[in-house]
Amino acid sequence: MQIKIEELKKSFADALALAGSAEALEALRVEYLGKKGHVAGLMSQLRFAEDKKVAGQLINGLKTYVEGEIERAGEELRAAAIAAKVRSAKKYNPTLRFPEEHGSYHPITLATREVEEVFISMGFTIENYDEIVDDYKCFEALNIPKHHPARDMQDTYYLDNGQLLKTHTSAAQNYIMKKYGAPLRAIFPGRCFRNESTDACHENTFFQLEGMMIDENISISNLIYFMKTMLSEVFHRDVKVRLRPGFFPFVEPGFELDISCEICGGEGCPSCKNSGWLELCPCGMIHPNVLREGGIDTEKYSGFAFGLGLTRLAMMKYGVKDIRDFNSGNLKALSQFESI
Ligand code: FA5
Repeated sequence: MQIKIEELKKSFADALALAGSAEALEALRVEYLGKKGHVAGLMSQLRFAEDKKVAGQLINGLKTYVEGEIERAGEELRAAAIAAKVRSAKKYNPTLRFPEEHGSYHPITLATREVEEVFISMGFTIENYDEIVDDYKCFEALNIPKHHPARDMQDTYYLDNGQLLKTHTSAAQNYIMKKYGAPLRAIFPGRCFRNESTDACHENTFFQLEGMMIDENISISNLIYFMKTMLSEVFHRDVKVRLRPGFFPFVEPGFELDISCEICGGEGCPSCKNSGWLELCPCGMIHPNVLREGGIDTEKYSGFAFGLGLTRLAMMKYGVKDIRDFNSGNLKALSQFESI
C-alpha cells in the first residue's frame, strides 16, 4: 500500500506541475479526491479493521497532501493572474512629462490675461457679462435712444424675442453701475458681434475689454494716465499712439485712441487699411445721462470709460496681419502661442 501511495503522490506532483489553469486543477482534484478518484479507490480496497487503521492513515495522508497542494497551486494561479492584470494596466507615473502635442492658449486669452493683470494691480475688479442682451442695456441706457444715428455704426444680430448679440462691452456699464454703485473700478472683457463685412482689421465676432472708473474728482488726466500705463505694460515697449476727438453718445468728451500700425511701422498696409494707424481704444468721460441712468449721483461723482479692442490689440502685440486668423481655427498658426 505504501508503495502504491508513493507512486500516486509522484504522479500527482507531476500532473500538478503541468496544471496551468483552474480547470486543470479541478480535473486533478476530481481524479484524486472525487467519489471515483484514487483516494476513494484505495479506501474501498481496505477490507479488515487492522488494514483500515494503518493503511487508512497513509491514505488520509495522501488525501491531505493532495488537498493542500491543490489549494496552494490555486492560490498561486490567482496571484499570478492579478500580477498579470496589474502589469498590463497603464500606470500613473507622476514623473512622466505630458506628450508634446497638448494645445496652446489662444492669443486672445493671453492678451486678455495681460491686460487683466495690469488693471488688477491698479485696484480694478474683473466682471463678466452676458453676450445676449436687450436693447436697453446695449443702447438706451447708454444715451442712444431708438432711431439715434449712432446705432447705424453698430448693426448686430437680433433674436426673435427682441434681444440681440451685444455690439460692445459698454452694454455692461449700466448693470455694473447698478450692481456696485460709486466709487467703482472695474474692467469687463467680452465677445462682441457686429453685422458688418469683414476685412484684415474687421471681424463680425471679436473681443473688447471695457474699463470704467467712477469716483470723486475723476478727470481726463486720470484717463490718460491709465491708458498710458496699460499700453506700456502690455507691449513692454514704447508704442506710438495718438489721441483725437471721437464721438460716442455715452461719453463727453470722447476720444479715439489709435495705435501706429505695428505690422507696417506706420507706413500703411492692408492691416491698417493703408492709413498707418489702427483704432484701438476709444474712451472718454462718462456722460452724466449714463451715470444717472446707472443710479450714480452726478453731483458727487464723475468717471471715465474705455473700450479696448482686444482682438486688434492681439493683432498688434503678436504681429498678426489679418484679424480673421483668430477665428480661423488654423491650429498650425495658433499653436505658436504659449502652450498649456
Ligand atoms: C465702441 O464699441 C465703444 N463702446 C467704445 C467705448 C467705450 C467708447 C467706452 C467710449 C467709452 P467702437 O465701435 O469704436 O467703440 O469699438 C471699439 C474698438 O473695438 C475699436 O477701436 C476696435 O479696436 C474694436 N472693434 C470695433 N469693431 C470691430 C470689428 N468689427 N472687428 C474688430 N475689432 C473691432
